Amino acid sequence: MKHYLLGAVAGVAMIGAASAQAQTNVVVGHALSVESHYGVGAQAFIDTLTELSGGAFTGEQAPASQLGGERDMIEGLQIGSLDLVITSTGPLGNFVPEALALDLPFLFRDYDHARTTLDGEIGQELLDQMRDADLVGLAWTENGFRHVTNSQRPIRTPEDLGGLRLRTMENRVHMAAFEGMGAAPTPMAWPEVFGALQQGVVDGQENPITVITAARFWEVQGYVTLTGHVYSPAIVLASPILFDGLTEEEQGWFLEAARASAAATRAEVDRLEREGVELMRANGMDVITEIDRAPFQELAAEASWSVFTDRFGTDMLERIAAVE
Ligand code: EAX
Repeated sequence: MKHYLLGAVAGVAMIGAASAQAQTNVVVGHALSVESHYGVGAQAFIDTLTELSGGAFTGEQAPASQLGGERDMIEGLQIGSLDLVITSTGPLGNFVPEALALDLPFLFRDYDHARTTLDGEIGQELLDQMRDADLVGLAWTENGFRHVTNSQRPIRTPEDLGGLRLRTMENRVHMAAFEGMGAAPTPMAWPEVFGALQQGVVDGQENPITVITAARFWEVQGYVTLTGHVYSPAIVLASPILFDGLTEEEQGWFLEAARASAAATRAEVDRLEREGVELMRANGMDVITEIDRAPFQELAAEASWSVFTDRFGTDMLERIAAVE
């Protein structure tokens, strides 16, 4: 009897140990707060993955650039020191040059055009290309249409941008676009931006309403103009070291969780597009909503589209323009 009981107890302990061993915790890194549109997306990823896997996978967020700037985090994925990252495409073009197409000013007509393109064959082609840079593109998610904020003056025409020291992402297309519009672009990693604005190292920056509100930029910026000059995608990336160690079924869970993450983030972007202007005004920002975008578009596109077309031609851009 005694041996039987001992055997049974050992068996239960082994099952317990086995299921405990089977549980894998993954970390999702991103640049913003857990309350931001990225944080909402990261939590949706974690909750969906945990549910689909029956608890075999759990997850936690590493928000607010705890794991470094977006370029650092992408490099962490490549060497396997990070599991998953939600990042804007800002630095991504340095790893997958063809992704620079998505950062071209005034390329996308509106959110529907951008989302339909990225959820279609063009988006999948670009996700597949992440492999060339030792990255796994799980899904396109979203940052939002970018607008200009600054501490100096209202911006109504490109001339108002003249000489403004404007922080841009580490992105050659954005730098060329703002140079073409007459500003003085300064590329800078996201974790340095708030301090640089506070100390007056730069006068302004450009980001979607989602980021302007998440970062509480009204504390250091008095003016915002809804230029909508660039649609800023974001992307859910996994390390190939993590992803290639999964079974096919597990990989399916990660892909479905990434799609759920994108849906949650886009819903949060839509909410902030509706409520964000009021929130910025309530916090003292002078928000200019109506401008003639044509002059901005002409100067920005003229100065920056060649950064992409000189290398890749216009085929993909024509395909994107044709997406209904
Ligand atoms: O991804 O660097 C930026 O301006 C990005 O929009 C921000 O990190 C959110």
